[in-house]
Order: sequence, then C-alpha cells, then structure tokens
Amino acid sequence: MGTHILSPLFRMKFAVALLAALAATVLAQDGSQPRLLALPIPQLCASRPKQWQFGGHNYFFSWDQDKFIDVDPQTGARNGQKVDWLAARNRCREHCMDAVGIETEAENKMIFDFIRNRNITYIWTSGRLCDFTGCDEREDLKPINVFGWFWSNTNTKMAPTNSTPPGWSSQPWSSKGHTGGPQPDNAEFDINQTSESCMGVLNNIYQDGIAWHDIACYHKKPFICEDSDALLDYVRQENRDLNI
Ligand SMILES: [Ca+2]
Ligand SMILES: [Ca+2]
Repeated sequence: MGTHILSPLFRMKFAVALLAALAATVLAQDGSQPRLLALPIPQLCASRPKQWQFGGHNYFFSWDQDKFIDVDPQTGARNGQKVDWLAARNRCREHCMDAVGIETEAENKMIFDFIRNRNITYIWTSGRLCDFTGCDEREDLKPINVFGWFWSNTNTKMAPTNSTPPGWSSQPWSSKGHTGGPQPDNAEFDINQTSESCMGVLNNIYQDGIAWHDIACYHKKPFICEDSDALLDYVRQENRDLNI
C-alpha cells in the first residue's frame, strides 16, 4: 500500500519545499534565520475555528481565539499575539487555512466591515510582492510595483495596483501612506533598505480610512485566516478517517 500514499506525500513535500525555498529567500532579508512554510496539522484542520463563513470558506480572526491570546499570569490581563507576515500564514496553514486572500470586492467589503465593526487597527493578509528569486524572469510582472502583487494563499495575481481593479467600484489600495503618496509605495526601503513586500489592511493609520498597504514583512500584526482549498483537499485525502 506504499506508493499510492507516499507518492502524493512526496509531491506535496516537493511543492512545499519549493515554496519554502522562496519564502526562505525573502525572509532572510531581515538577517534572521531562514524559515519555512508550515505544513498542515490534520487534527488542527479538523478542529479549525469556523468563526464565520463567506463564499464557501471559513474564516477566523486571530484575537478571537484563545490560542492566540497571551494571559499575564500575575494580572490575568489578556493580550492578543502579534506576529510577522510569515508566522501569520503559518499559524493559519497549520489549520488548513492561510492568511486571507481578498480576490473580490464582496470579500473585500466583508473584511473591511469586520475591521470597522470591531475597530481593529490592522491585520495581515496573504498579499505578497513577487520580488524574490524567480520573479525576475517573469516579464508579465514588470514593473513589480504595478503588476507584481499576488495572493500567496492561492498563488493568484492581483489586479494592477495603479488603478481600480476591473469590476470594482473603488481602489482598495490606500491613496496615501508614510510619505503621503498612493500605495504601494515601498516607503520603508528609503528609510532602512527593507522592502515593503507584504500586504496588510490598515485602519485609518494615515487618516486614509480602511485600506490596503504594502508593509515590510517583519512588522507584527494579528491576522485573519481563510480556508485553503489546496491544504484541505490534501489533508482530507490523506486522512479519510478525520472529519475535516
Ligand atoms: Ca479569499
Ligand atoms: Ca507602504
């Protein structure tokens, strides 16, 4: 019974290794140890938080889950954990989810409404700039500040950043950031040579309402997880006894 189990596992590991190599390349920029994408954990997939549903996917906000809250043993004070961009993805991926990818205006409205209603300052999404090894060869991604952004949870390209996405009623990228110009602006690069390669949703940090921003990946934030069809399919196939 070996090969039919090992073969997809090998393919998965190979795919994960490829992705991990990309992630390690970019994450090493800040001088820290290279880190890998997390593999899904079947038991966590089966018990993943299903805080709300949209478009057939489950979602949760990290600070609404006890596992992402630190409790001070002295005072009992509860503090939501903040993590960098890769850690946000990995905490989601362990649950067969990934940091949220916002592919439609309806999904964007759902995320913006949640942030507004809960008065959340910021979140990480899975949005990522293709500025790592291999991206250079893709002529269709140039210039990368316009054409090089993608949703890493599904490896799908975003619309060009310099205009309202086709079919959308407004531009989700902010009209201003640290230096006053429209996003993405890679502003931190001019300050400390750290690229703003990751995408978060900020709530009025620059008196700009709730909007998309390119942000350096090392910054720490809470996150929203969304079901990953690829991870769920894989783990369901390999764990038919689990109700995932
Ligand atoms: Ca999505
Ligand atoms: Ca920016």
